[in-house]
Amino acid sequence: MIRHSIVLGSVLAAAAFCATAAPCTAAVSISGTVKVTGSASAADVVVYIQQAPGTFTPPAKAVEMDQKQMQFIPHVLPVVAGTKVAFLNSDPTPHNVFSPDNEKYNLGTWPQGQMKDYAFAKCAKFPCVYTQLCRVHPEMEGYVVVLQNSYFAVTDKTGHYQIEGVPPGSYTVAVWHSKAKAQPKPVTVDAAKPATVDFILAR
Ligand SMILES: [Cu+2]
Repeated sequence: MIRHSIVLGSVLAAAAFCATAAPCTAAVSISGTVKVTGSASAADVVVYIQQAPGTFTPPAKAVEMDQKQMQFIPHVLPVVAGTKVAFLNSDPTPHNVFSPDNEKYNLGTWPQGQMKDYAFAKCAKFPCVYTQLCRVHPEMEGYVVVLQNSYFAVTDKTGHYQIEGVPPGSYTVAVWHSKAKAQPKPVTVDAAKPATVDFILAR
């Protein structure tokens, strides 16, 4: 009887592993279109699954946020907790990297061609939004959005997004935008059947 439950336990563990590990053949996409009321652009909206079961490993390589032509590129960068972001300076002028949010950081100021890493590993309640600023150029602004899991996407100019590789299950899909909001929406993802979730954000 004891031996039987150990075997059953390992079968359940294998099933749980398949549900959270990629690639899993049953995984499908969640996609849709986002509109931002009163805004010409529907770009830079983060669409993400609020909470997914399992643990998520950050990418082995740092994800880049560049400072180019006096802008943070990408303007909005969603990352899974623990991700290292490499802040690069591609401009001929020195740029600074600091954030007044959450645990706060100031990585200093450095010239063209150099970069510094910061690991976003201190988020206590997701999402953790870090406004990314430069003390040298007050007009520069970007955002790093730290999330619990890897199922996220950013909208393009037309407001389209696509989250890849989502295992079947029931989730809540949420959106983040620097100036507009919308309520999260429930979605059930069935194996081999892509899901669609649209949002309209208001200021
Ligand atoms: Cu700057």
